[in-house]
Amino acid sequence: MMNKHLPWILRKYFIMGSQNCKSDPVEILKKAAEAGITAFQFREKGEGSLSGDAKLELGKKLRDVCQQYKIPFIVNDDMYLVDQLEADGIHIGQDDLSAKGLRKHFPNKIIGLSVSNANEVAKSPTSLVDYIGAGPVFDTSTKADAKLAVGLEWITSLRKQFPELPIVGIGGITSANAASVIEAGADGVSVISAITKADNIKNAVNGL
Ligand code: 3NM
Repeated sequence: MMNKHLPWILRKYFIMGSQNCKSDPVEILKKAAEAGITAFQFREKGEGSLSGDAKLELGKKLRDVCQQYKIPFIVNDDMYLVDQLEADGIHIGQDDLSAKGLRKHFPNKIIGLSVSNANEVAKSPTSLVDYIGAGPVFDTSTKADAKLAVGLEWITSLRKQFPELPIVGIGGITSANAASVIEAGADGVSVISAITKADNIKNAVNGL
């Protein structure tokens, strides 16, 4: 799959669910959109997250913000929600849905896949996905079951291995280290807490 806009779409990729937010997620997304994020992933997952109708309702509101700002809206690991919300894409982890089945079901949607080490890359259907999320690049406390930090060198080696595949770094990325991730070879950075925990969302997004 090739989407010529993807490297740009991944540049400032904000990920969030209500469990990451101390105030209204819709207002946080609006501020981030206003400040210039280039994509959004609805990741309602882990301790304190919503499910069922509450998840769907929040997803609708967040999708509407993305439509208003013309930002791609991607759903984490939930095919039902992708259909319900007419999302632009889906992001999956190693233990989630199979990329083959997903590509069949969503021939024209963006499909992203997380990879955390060379072993996972070797067994991943990289030719079926539109981008890979590589991480955690740095230590993160946002994801309870995050794997070992892979470091910038791994981003560089992935770029060498896949010269054409859009790559986004994830995990512990902030305005203090985002440039190093891009310099290492990533097309973009994905962040949760750098935005959800920022005192000033505009500055946080500008710094990415
Ligand atoms: N996935 P923060 S790390 C959702 O390594 C997620 O695949 C990761 O949060 C992976 O930007 C992570 O606050 C959490 O560090 C990223």
